Amino acid sequence: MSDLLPAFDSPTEKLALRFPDGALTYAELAAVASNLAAEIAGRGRVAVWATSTLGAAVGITAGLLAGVPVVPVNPKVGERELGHVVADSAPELIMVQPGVELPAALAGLPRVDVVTDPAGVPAVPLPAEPGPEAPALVVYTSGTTGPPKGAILSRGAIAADLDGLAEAWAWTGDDVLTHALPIFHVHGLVLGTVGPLRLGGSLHHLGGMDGAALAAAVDGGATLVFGVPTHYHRLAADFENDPTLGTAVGRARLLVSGSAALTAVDHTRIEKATGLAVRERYGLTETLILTAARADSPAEVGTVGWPVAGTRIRLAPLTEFGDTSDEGLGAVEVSGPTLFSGYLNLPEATAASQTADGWFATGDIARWTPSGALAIVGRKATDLIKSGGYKIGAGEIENALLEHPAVAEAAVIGRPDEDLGERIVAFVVPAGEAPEPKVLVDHVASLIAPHKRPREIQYVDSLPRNAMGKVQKKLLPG
Ligand code: MLC
Ligand code: AMP
Repeated sequence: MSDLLPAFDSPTEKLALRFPDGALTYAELAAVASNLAAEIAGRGRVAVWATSTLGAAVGITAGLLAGVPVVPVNPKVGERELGHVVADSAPELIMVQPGVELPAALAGLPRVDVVTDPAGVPAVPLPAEPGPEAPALVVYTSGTTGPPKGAILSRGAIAADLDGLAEAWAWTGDDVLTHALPIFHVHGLVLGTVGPLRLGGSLHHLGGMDGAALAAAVDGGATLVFGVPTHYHRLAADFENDPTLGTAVGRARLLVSGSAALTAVDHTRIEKATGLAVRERYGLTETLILTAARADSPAEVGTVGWPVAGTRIRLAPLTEFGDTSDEGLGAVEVSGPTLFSGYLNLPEATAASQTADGWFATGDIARWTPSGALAIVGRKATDLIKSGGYKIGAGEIENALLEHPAVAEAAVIGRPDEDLGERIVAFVVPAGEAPEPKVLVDHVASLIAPHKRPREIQYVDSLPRNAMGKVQKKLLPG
């Protein structure tokens, strides 16, 4: 029996995956993915061009069934970041939807076109499954400085995390999960794609999120909804414009939010429109999901729930912020079976992410509530921005801006934003005449990724610096 994907041992006619471009039952998915698995078995690592399509999900499934680590590639990533991901992860091939033209950085890789039509394709035996310590995925995530790091996620960590969440949410093979998350990050990939496949349930990927599409999915049988707070913020507006949509979505069993903090205002708006209290859960790419509000307990607004089974969480003193112990605040440190195996090619960064006794330091600041739930109150690093649920390092954007000839100096911060949680604001000292802001925005979008583009460029004569010459971001104008 497969340890990671037991539903593929004797696949049924039940729906496994539905994307805007097509759908497959377990039996059909087993057929197309097992053939692909046989083709890629034994490789070191393989990339998947991770569009929100059936083909990408089949490629990921094939990698997992083959026991070959998969590197999901954000299809909108810019040339600089793509070059880094390819050089760092050194995939032996890329799985891609037929007909897709790949950017130059991927053109040199052997290309495997993913067949999603199961007609006449018989399932073939699966390669032997590696142990739980074997890497399943390499997911790129931003730090405060430097290019994104590849977090190695083992098969066992993924299985442990999904089982913990299944218990917290009474999530079973009877659930139909729906969402519109990108499948190149942990939220849409591990929870949103591998989750239903591990449980033998169904995924209905919407492609894009809006109230009407979500209401139609729930009408069509979806029971469970995943989203980032930006999705819920936009859904709240859709439901207020057309209350029948909120009523329809209220027929779902559970709404779950994560990747960033859901505001109390949006929580209330969604509950008013749907009758459902959104459950929050909290985690990181490196740790997978650590805490979750439970389906069988009332939602405690402003908290991210209780540690999932097997996870240990402690709050360490925040010495660098003065004595905060009387407020109960501490730095979140974790250990348990869901932690990553390290950053690819970066032993020093891996070591630096841990405490002396081997716990992972998340960089988040939190307190416990009387019920034992965790409330996230902030982050230690001002140079990490969460925008739309994406983690973005200020340094990546500053470096990209500095590559433009019209930029002499740059400092990037996140400002509070109702829709995105935080929006990226860039303060730029121009070298000569300042270009139209859009020129710099497009420059960043094409070099690294569109979601990393500044939403606002502010030109300044100089940046506030301390005696050491370090930019004082706290002094930047609001
Ligand atoms: C805009 N676009 C541009 C552009 N400006 N493209 C090129 N150049 C420019 N200058 C395009 C984009 O490519 C995109 O295309 C569209 O415009 C809108 O892009 P956007 O600005 O990113 O969309 P936005 O509306 O801001 O996005 C909101 C969002 C998105 C919620 C849909 O932020 C999102 O998907 N967030 C999910 C992030 C996530 O999964 N995080 C999980 C990390 S794991 P197109 O074609 O798309 O329309 C983690 C652990 C955990 O955190 O706990 O889960
Ligand atoms: P990432 O590196 O993209 O996986 O982002 C992980 C970070 O997202 C965490 O360190 C938190 O800062 C943030 N995060 C995830 N879920 C939540 C949540 N429910 N509430 C607040 N912050 C969250």
